[in-house]
Amino acid sequence: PERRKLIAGNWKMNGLHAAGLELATDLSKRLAAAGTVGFDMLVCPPATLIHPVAQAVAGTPLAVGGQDCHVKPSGAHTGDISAAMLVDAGCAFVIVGHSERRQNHGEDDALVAAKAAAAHAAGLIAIICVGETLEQREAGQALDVVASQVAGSIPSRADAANTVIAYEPVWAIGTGKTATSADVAEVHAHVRATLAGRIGDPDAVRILYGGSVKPSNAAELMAVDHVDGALVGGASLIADDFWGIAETC
Ligand code: G2H
Repeated sequence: PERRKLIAGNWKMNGLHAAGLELATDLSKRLAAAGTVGFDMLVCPPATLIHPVAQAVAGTPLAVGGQDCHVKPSGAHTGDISAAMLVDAGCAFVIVGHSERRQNHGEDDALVAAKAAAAHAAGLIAIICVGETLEQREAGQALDVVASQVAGSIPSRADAANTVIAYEPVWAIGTGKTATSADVAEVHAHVRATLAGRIGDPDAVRILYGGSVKPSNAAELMAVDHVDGALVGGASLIADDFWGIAETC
């Protein structure tokens, strides 16, 4: 099936009001000016900017997402944000299981699956992140680790309409190191095979690559089989760079 590319910006803990609004508005204007494009575009600002950004780009094709959500719809969970709150603030997507959450907040596959289920229940599309560490890659375990994360992090009732997978090798995140096209091709094909029987319409699920994607390497990465877009961190904070990545699609 035709899988429309998704170019997603993960702003992480970056962006104050003025700069975040300027960036999002700039992207939405470029989208409007470009007319028909071959990709969907998403920005995931920090929580404090979700609502103002969503209001600024409302009515344009630029989608807005959260970077994480809690498994519960509400309650005594200081500092957390629920999927329903993200929807209320203007989100259509949420990233779950980013390696920075897995590493810095002890999130495991079961919790990631529960977060994705909460996202689905609220009507959000969950971008479920997976990826091996350098140690695991060097031990020859990359494919097994990624397959096991995919299997463990997909909730029941997931399908191609409500779920996106993002493969982000941990050693390539924010390090300037990018996986080779051959590495990416091998892992993405393995993720696709792992989806069979675990998700509705597995061939239609979009699998993004993430990890130091920039305009200079995007064309090569986006041309790899089963690479259906990018999850971009650092380069998504610069409008020219993020747009340059999207233009390779
Ligand atoms: C990987 C990616 C975005 P960066 O974390 O999620 O970040 O492009 O900065 O490596």
